[in-house]
Amino acid sequence: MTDHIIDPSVVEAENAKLSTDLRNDYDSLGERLDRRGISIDAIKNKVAAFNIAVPSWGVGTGGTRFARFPGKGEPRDIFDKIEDCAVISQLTQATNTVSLHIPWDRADPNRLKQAASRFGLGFDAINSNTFADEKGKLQSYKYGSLSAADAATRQQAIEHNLECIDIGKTIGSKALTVWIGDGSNFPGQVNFARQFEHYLDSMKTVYSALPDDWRIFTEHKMYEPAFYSTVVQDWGTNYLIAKELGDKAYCLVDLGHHAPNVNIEMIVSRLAQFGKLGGFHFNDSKYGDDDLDAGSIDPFRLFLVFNELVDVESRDADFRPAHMLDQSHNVTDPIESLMLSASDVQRSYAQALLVNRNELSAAQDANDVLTAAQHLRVAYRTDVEPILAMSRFEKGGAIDLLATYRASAYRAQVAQIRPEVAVGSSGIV
Ligand code: AOS
Ligand code: ZN
Ligand code: ZN
Ligand code: ZN
Repeated sequence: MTDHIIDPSVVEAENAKLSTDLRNDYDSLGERLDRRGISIDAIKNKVAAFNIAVPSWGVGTGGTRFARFPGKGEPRDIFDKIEDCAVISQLTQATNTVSLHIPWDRADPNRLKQAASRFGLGFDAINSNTFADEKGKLQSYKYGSLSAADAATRQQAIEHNLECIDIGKTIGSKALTVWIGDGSNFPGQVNFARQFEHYLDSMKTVYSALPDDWRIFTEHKMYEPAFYSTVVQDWGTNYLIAKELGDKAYCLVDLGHHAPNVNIEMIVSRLAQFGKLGGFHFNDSKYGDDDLDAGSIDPFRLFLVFNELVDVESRDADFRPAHMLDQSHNVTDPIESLMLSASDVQRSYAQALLVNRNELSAAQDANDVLTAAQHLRVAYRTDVEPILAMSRFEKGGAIDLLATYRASAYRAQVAQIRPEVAVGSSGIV
């Protein structure tokens, strides 16, 4: 039996207000899709099977390097975070896994497992952290971690990743995600080749400790916290890493980690074509690594990424990239943001499923440029909300995510038992 945090009667009462309209909207969209030769139920079933992991750090209020404004009822520890993730999962029915970050979420792995399974949750990739120092550790990562010039520092970073694998084994993760902040701030500060060599050597040791059924994901990022050069700064470097390490190594694409205007969907295609696309950190951005809500700034780009993914999926049934949100919520209730983001990721997937791939191919081969472009635009302009809502409704989730969450008064309830975090305190996650 799965425990529900939100009283199911609240969900039912909210859904009851909307279910007749939803049925009508779904049937009417079904008719229109039918004319395009698309079965709405087939799309809905794919959407229903789609899962996206929630990052444990996403349910806390984020911050900037200037300040953090804590919200009410913020999670005190990983067990509170798991409860917040359970709310997101219950209402969206699309996020049944949580991605942990060590050391932030360090706790007895068996207790973690129990806490999650109570709500029907599992664990996605486990994330190591060698971009911040941990109390009690001898070496500092100020000048780098896995790529540091100092051998003892590299060793400590390797051991941290090995510990993450061990924790992950107990809680049922099947992947390790490694993102490092290593780089340099001044020309001449480091020797690029030697630094990358160190990184690769360290990663080879971590890779050799991976269980057979695990994957390792490396995440590239152009800049920040290093501002002159970054060790894993672009998808080409990331591809080299995955190639050097071996078959269990894949590249992770975080949508915010590219130069402005970079064609991310083409990077997705390249990595997939050569079997090295591991998964995503979804978010949105206007300028850099903004970590804004997925689909909130450029939903067309998100759609184009999914257009590539569905293209691969249509040729390779075993294609299973890991989907995760990686966002920072500074001005919203993180639960609300994460629910809407999960739904926006699903929306892009549903829209991409509407593209008639055979006709698109034919138009491409005939150099019929506008017909090809129209195939994408028609799919993107289709309002698939009734498909998403019906999928949630049938699985016991909420037709209207925000209204149901607000009707539950969850935030006010937890605010009574979770003490307010002092203003100005750090704890940026
Ligand atoms: C950092 O910019 C990356 O996006 C990482 O995924 C990082 O581990 C995550 O944002 C948690 O801080
Ligand atoms: Zn300034
Ligand atoms: Zn990320
Ligand atoms: Zn990032």
